[in-house]
Amino acid sequence: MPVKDQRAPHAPKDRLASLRAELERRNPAQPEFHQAVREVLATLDPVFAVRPEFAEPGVVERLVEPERQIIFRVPWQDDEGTVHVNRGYRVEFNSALGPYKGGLRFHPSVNIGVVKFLGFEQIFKNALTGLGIGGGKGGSDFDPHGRSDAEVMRFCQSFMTELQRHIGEHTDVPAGDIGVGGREIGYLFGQYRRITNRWEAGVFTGKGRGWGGSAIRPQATGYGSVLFAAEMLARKGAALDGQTAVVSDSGNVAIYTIEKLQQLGANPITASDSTGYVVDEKGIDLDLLKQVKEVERARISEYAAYRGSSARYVAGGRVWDVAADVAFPSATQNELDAEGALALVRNGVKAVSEGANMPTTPEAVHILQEAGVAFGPGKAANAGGVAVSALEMSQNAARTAWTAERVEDELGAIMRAIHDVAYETAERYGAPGDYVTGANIAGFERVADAMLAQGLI
Ligand code: NDP
Ligand code: 2IT
Repeated sequence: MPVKDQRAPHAPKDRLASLRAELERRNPAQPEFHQAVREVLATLDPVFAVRPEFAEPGVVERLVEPERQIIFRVPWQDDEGTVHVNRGYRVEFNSALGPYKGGLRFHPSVNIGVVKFLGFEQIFKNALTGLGIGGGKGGSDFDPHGRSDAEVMRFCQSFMTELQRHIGEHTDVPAGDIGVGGREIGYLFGQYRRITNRWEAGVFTGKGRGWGGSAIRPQATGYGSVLFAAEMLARKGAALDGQTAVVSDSGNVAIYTIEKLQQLGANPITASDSTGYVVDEKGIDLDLLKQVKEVERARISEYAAYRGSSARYVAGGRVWDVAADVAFPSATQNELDAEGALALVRNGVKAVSEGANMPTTPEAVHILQEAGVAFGPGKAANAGGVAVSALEMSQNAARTAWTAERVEDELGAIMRAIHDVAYETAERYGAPGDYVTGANIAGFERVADAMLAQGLI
């Protein structure tokens, strides 16, 4: 949407509706990006009423347009010598608050619209941490499933051969996301170091503990999502101790969600992957889950095969049908739909905390909120991962390494602060208990303030 006439602002509501239509016209076939923008814009009216300068043409228009979008070819050879060509992406969305910061996703579903939705969410999430990081995201449609370590290494080296010219500790700092964990970050960082001839620890987060990584970074997203749920429950006079939990997925976020739930006395009874889920009446055996998913990189059905009679594998099913007090969608976008939300409500769920990015459809969010369920949106509830990434950058800049206790204390304080600012902002703007509105407005205010102060760039 070219910003045409700066002198004739219409009423913000009409203008936002036409801005949205224009955005969808100019960014066709990007439904996830449209959804993420729609969801934020739908909550901003109260702040426009109080801060009319934010509603002036040019603020939201700039916020929804990435500062830079990079798309590149990634050629690589498999173990048989066959050549494959994937597509790589980095969307540098907004740097008003700090260097672009956000993960890389390797999954066949990755396209420019998915990367833009993730980058857009990241702007607000990172603002909520209060830690001076801008928003960005990247990835590739490469599918690591079934690939050997050598193939993954060759892919990562080819990907970084191009990406290295765009990133830097003061410019753009990637990390992991779906399909990108410790193994991939090692290969990516190694290639960056080789090409640039720089030991620039702060260019990547999620590194190994022995070479610049922060304690607790692998745990941080899952731990943070549980801490956010605990804060929401505390406002309702409840606690996690003794509660039954459903967790979707069995990746990085899900595993450490389960670990923190168990530490706090809750009983997580499910885990899943894209093929189905397991329900374990005795509670998930975390060591077994880590062995199956992290060591063997096997399917979740293997968990039930090893575990014996307490666990049942349901092919193709979804965890939302399992009765529980609290729920943690931790896989991917739009995994929790209206049907799932209705099932959760029927079973009396009290809180839902989004470990994944945008896992709950707009209809499902509405159903949960109408039913009085405490709903923690991803840009607040899963911010623990990027927050500890920012702490990793601080440690790298100071050439030091903090203890796990110190990082975990900081993570706890940050999650409490994010909860409180979302809660209090929602109250201040007339939407008590609505963490979606609270998180969107609180994040928006910080970014928009910085953008206005820095002029028309
Ligand atoms: P992992 O790669 O560790 O795990 C990904 C899991 O998600 C796998 O079990 C995979 O199942 C499943 N999955 C991926 N894509 C799909 C899909 N399209 N449909 C169904 N299942 C899918 O990823 P993470 O745990 O890191 O990420 C999980 C979520 O958390 C994502 O939404 C991510 O954006 C978000 N997140 C991650 C952070 C982090 O620090 N890692 C921080 C904040 C949010 P399968 O193997 O069967 O494909
Ligand atoms: O979605 C996310 O916040 C992440 N994948 C983590 C980003 C980061 O830079 O640690």
